[in-house]
Amino acid sequence: MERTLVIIKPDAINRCLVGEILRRFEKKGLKIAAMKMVTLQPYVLKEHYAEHKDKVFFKGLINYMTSIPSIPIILEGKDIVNVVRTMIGSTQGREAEPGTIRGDYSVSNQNNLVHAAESKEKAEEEIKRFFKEDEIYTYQKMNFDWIYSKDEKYLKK
Ligand code: FUP
Repeated sequence: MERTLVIIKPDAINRCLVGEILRRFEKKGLKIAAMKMVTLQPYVLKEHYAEHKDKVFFKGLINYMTSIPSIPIILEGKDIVNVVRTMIGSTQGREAEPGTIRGDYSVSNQNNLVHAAESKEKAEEEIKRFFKEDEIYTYQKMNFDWIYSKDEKYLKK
């Protein structure tokens, strides 16, 4: 199964939206393979957000992301990178579609509650950045038998 990296960000923790965000992922049928609470280190975030290093918001972004703990998560499922990106909505809270996490709960360009990897390659890179191998769990999720059809379960894509 494909994997993706999600981070429930500091604003979501402070706004008591952790349960709501996890509820959406669980109810959709996604599998949690890893999850932990951690205050992210500036050097890790500078690497994670390297593409934005020259932007005016970079310093504020690092300060916000290191202010209190975050919850990095690994989710598994078919085509999961796309599924989760659709569920979180576009970057800017004020423009994100209603029905998405950001669209329903954020009105900010920075405090947008949740991060999700944007491609399969980035997801694998980010999983290595935020998790050690022994923090990732392999187990059988019983309701996968009902969440996916038999054909889907055994086909690669
Ligand atoms: P996304 O992949 O949707 O998280 O969006 P980006 O990689 O474009 O942006 C990463 C983070 O930069 C956002 F989650 C929040 C922050 N950001 C700002 O703080 N201000 C902006 O104007 C745009 C992004």
